[in-house]
Amino acid sequence: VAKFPVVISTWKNEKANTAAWESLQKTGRALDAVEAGARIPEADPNDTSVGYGGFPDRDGNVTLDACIMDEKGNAGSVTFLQHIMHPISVARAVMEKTPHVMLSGEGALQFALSQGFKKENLLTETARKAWEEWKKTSKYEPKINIERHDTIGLLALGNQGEISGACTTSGLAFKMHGRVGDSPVIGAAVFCDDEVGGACATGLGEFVLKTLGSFLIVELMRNGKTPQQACEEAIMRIVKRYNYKEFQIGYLALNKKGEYGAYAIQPGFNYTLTTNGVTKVHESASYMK
Ligand code: SD4
Repeated sequence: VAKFPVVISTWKNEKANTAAWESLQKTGRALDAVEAGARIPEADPNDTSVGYGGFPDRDGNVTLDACIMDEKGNAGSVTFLQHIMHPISVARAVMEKTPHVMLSGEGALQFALSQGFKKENLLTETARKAWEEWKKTSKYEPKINIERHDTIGLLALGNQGEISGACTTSGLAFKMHGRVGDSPVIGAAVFCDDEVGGACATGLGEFVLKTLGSFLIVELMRNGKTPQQACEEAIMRIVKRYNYKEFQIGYLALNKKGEYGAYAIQPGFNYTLTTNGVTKVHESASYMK
């Protein structure tokens, strides 16, 4: 159990958690914290799964997905967004400044530009080289690389104990042009309900979409499961129906008491937790050993 405020994020994301924690010291709001955290890997050229420096699709375009949800049930998201370094902040603007939840592609870009976001080239030399290398065989295998991925999902309890969540990604490396994953879908990659808590996801998004994992986890917690039990049950729904040995999914959950849980299909999923200003990376339990 962690007392609030609390920040938890997928993978090894100490810098993101630190930024989220600093934001909590300033405004105390969970929503500000998850946005501030998500912006760190978005701007990091060395993070090849998120924002600037993200690996492109199989035609060489960096296309981004992100979503954000607050304690009041407000939500915003962008899918298939190009040329904008901070999709999470565009998602927040969709939530706060439009009557809609999701904007996609060209429309999302036009909206971002109207809000003062800058159009940029997000394809780094490293990512372009990796794509050139991939093109030599261009074996289209839409599988998550089990060892290496970094999509960030974050959950935070603010100073008042309110819950918010966010997720941001460049999606699967070398995906089909136009492919949208789970990360911008409210209920799939992120869900929050201030009566219960929140959940977020990473991994091969198609299976998070097919099982609506984050919504499922929050509903399981509503019905009495601990965050850990809820994450395990959501993973079992995938294990029972799909060829789970082929891919990775990891879930995080945080309830209103500050209890958290983490579970994945494969070993190797880790998460970053910040409580009392102390940030630490933990290994998640997993179904396969
Ligand atoms: C996706 N869920 O686009 C993302 C990928 C991911 O770490 O989580 N990578 O399917």
